[in-house]
Amino acid sequence: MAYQGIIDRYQEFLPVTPKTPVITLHEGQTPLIPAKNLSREIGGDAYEIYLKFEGMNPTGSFKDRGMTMAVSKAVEAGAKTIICASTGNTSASAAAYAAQAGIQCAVLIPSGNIALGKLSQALMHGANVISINGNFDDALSLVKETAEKYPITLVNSLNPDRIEGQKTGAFEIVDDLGEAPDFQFMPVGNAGNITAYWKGYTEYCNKGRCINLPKMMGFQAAGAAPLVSGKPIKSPETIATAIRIGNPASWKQAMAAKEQSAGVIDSVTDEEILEAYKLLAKTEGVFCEPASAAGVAGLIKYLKAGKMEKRIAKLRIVCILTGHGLKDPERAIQTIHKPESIPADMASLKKALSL
Ligand code: AN7
Repeated sequence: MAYQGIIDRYQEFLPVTPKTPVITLHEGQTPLIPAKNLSREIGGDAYEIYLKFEGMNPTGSFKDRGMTMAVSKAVEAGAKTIICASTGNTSASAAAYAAQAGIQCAVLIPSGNIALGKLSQALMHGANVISINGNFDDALSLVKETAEKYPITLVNSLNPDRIEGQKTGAFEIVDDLGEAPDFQFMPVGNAGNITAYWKGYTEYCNKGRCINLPKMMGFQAAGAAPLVSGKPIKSPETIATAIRIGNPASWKQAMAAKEQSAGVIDSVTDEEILEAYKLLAKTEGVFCEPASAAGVAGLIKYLKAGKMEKRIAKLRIVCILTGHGLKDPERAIQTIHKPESIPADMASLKKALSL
């Protein structure tokens, strides 16, 4: 049988029964790419570095793993409408899976602060897109209240089914490497994904599929780093709009993952994020969105500071690249300068090619 998505592949680890209607776009099974060029570039030769490219999911982000579960369970429970707040990727994914399920979807997004690709996805999939004059945290409290008062299912990562689906990212990494990595670097926004990965690794180890547990290394953008400062941030700011979040819903779970794994939750500046974003694209041919590069920016920062332990056998590092670069082409063009047009003749072309 051809690949059928994460619920089919990992059903024994997920809260599904043979009666659960599986709403899938065949998400998951994303590539784990060895990053030799990047490694050389950032002084990481003492390690084996891999990129888990979650941008290769059907809607271009890791949210699809959680959404196939959340929407399948919502449909099983008879839901006719789902709702979410989003910095963009959750809304794109919710809208797509709702379309596949034939149910309604409403999404609340912070006005002016979501990448165009994500907005176009939510609109094309027929969601009721509501842009609010507020940030993600304002949108999240509104949708929470709505889901409490009306028969509408919340599909943000407060919904435990989202976490269940997203933990399959950890399963795939263990299945590909034959063991869990020594470190996992990743971006942290609302903190659902770090919660999900940690749950995935611990459950897989408990079931005998791995022995090692990775150190969870989560990175927030410096202007939106409540988990680092220890208090919610009223007006978070970062160019990485996907993680422009001031009061993460899975705060406690993220800190628990950090503590239990002897990992860290730290921050990286927008400059460091953009540097990693460009380096990934240029050295590896892997185009992720800016927020996705926060984990790699963290790795570069820790290598530079000499904070990474070394062993004789190479330690293994996996960086989760959460979303695709094509989500936000405007940012890419702003980061690198746009090419000037030349006359359409051979002489001009020879000059442009330095021939
Ligand atoms: C590319 O879409 O919160 O720490 O509303 O889009 O699990 O929140 C997106 C988050 C990282 C952070 N990378 O993950 C949303 C939303 C990308 C993201 C994160 C997001 P969490």
